Amino acid sequence: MRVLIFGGDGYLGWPTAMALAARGHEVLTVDNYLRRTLALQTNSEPLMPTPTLEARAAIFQAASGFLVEVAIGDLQDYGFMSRLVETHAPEAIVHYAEQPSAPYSMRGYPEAALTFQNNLTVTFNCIWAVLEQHKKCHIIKLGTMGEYGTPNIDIEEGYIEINHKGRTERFLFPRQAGTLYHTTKVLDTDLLWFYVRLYNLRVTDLMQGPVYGIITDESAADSRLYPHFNYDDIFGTLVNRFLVQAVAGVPLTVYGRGGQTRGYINIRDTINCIEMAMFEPAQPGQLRVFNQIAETLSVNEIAEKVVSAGKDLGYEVQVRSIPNPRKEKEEHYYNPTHTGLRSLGLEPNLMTREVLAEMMERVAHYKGRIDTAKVLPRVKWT
Ligand code: USQ
Repeated sequence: MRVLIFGGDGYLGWPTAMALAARGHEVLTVDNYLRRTLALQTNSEPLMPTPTLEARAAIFQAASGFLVEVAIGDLQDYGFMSRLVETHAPEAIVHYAEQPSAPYSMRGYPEAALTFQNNLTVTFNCIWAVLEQHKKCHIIKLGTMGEYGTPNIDIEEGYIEINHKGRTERFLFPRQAGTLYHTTKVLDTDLLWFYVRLYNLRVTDLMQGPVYGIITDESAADSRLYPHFNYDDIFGTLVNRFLVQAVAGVPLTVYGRGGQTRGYINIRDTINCIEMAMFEPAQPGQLRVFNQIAETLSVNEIAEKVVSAGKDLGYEVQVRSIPNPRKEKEEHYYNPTHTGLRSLGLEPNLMTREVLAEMMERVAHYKGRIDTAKVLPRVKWT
């Protein structure tokens, strides 16, 4: 299939681009290096050196023969976006092109404004480019489980039927995000839902939980092809951070009581989910929602897993609760439905000791580059 990947330089965008190219798809990736720029500005550089998108595409092509086309530009520029969609005429757009860090969005006005403007404008432009240039194109949008928050009822897969005073209607599941970043994703969903209802667009919204992982099949042999692997408090996500902390001998930073539970997913599964969604597209007029997670775990459970995996490799990993810089429930009910992607064929990779130990071994090669000053939280919600 012909695929456009918006945000092709990111943690998920680059491995997706390689995997889809290696599986025979025609891939054009687009990025404006926003994430790299923000990481530099906030002293949040990734653990492993990451060559530019153009350089990585050249390295990948030389090693594998597969082509990942690259376009550098800002998708907030509608003319640029529209021309890309017109000339490439993609069957699917994978839209990752958002400021992805919750802590960054909570730093202050400039960061909140950038997140708000970038995320909403790119989604809006994507909708209009598809409407005007190629209406049949299937938009696959990365949403987040954080849109739902942590309600005291089961989380359905996108929609809930509500019976009210004897009458019934099906609505998007209620959303109550805990950060500005997650709120932009809620707003994205509403924009998409509006245009789907009005103009019969075909959209899949993937509610993804925090992702972990370093390698995918295409990058295993060459570290220059690894994705951005962050361990700082701003761009690093929980599991990746804990593994680096374990290797560096820093006690694992459990925020508050550690009962915060989320749905986690391995980076390999993210890519498989994207391809499955591509092969079985949403129908015209359908906003299809999948809860893209493999398993639910609390922060404390993950800390225990990292301690065990560390033991296997000879690390004595300590765990320490620190004051929670975020405003979130630390003990709560959490039971999301996630059967949609399994029904399309997903066989999830789980967070086993072996998987964590293998990641830790790769991290250990870069032990000398770990800057422990980046570990403790620098951004507070209040
Ligand atoms: N946490 C700790 N210690 C740490 C870091 C995080 O206890 O050192 C806790 C957080 O307080 C939170 C949980 O771990 O309760 C997950 O935090 P995270 O930083 O891994 O994930 P989050 O900020 O929610 O955002 C990440 C991605 C975002 C994606 C989201 C999925 O950065 O792009 O949308 O995961 S979800 O969380 O399901 O909304």
